[in-house]
Amino acid sequence: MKHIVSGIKPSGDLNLGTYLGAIKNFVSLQERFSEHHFFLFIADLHAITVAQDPQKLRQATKNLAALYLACGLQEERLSLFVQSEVAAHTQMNYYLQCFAYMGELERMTQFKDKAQKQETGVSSALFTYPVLMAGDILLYDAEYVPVGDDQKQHLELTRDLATRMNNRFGELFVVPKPLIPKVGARIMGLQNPTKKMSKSDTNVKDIIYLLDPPNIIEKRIKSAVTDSEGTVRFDPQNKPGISNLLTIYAALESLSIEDTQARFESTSYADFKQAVADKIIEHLKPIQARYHELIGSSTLDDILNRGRDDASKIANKKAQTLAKRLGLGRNIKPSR
Ligand code: ATP
Ligand code: LTN
Repeated sequence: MKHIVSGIKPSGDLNLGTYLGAIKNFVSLQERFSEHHFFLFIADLHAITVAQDPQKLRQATKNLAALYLACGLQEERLSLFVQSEVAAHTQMNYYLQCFAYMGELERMTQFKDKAQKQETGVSSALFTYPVLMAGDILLYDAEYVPVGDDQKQHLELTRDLATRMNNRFGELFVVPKPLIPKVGARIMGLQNPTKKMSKSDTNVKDIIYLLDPPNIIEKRIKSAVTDSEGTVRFDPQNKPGISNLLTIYAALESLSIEDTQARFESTSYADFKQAVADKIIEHLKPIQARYHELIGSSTLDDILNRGRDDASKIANKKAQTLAKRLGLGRNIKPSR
């Protein structure tokens, strides 16, 4: 069976950016790729590349798992798991680090951005983060990896590493392809529409969290930055605020930007903002209800246990195959 793999860091509460750039896409891809099995995980090993409060991290891991499910993924074709519970991810990270070059990691723009923001020093794991990510993908022979626009460069590195290893050690890995949504791949901050809406951002006015109540959603959208032109038109260069709101509406409704623009061409900014807020509230209502059902139930742990076991079987086998090709250890039959 073919595989699709992706992960999200439990680095803070989930926001509309992660939802539209990643999770909503997973849900529609499950319908589009009906033959594929999905391995989706909570990337807690990635989260600790920058400082985290352990208690908050554990809570965010649980919350993220519940939200993934609440967004409507079909459980029969999904293995949902916590990355650190599948030890092969850590193992693979080390093996692949031996083949990734400093030069290629130094080019990663996410590293440069994140390194600048660290106040208490930059961990070496932040630098090698893309290698851990490559391992996450290659362990499962993923054919496709749905991600937002900011992960493109990491996917390119993954493809390079897979090709390099295949050339050197014989066919080992499927070379994965990114799947980046046409609309919603980069949702911007509401107050700073030239900056990505990000989980680890501290300015809450930039963000809509998936669990925000309707009054907060309405308040945030109404105070979103716009411009003085007064026409609802898509022009990210000159009208980043309005263009971001158009993108949010289009992505929620699965419409093209052109059709969305046509719908609001002669609408005032105030009415347009109201329509965007109403759409977000309507869309999030069933997700929030399902989340609250799941978060306190034992179903969630059952699903995560099953996901961990499914993932471990495949991932352990792949890590053992690689270890063998690398000449590590003794040449004994791999244990099951
Ligand atoms: P952090 O701020 O801690 O780096 P993040 O908000 O960037 O986190 P991730 O866990 O790194 O979120 O991202 C999970 C997925 O969501 C990735 O595929 C990423 O590309 C996508 N994503 C994150 N933010 C956005 C956004 N603003 N617009 C579209 N997609 C996004
Ligand atoms: N690095 C990604 C999260 C992530 C991921 C992955 C996505 C970790 N491992 C594997 C796809 C496949 C991020 O920062 N958004």
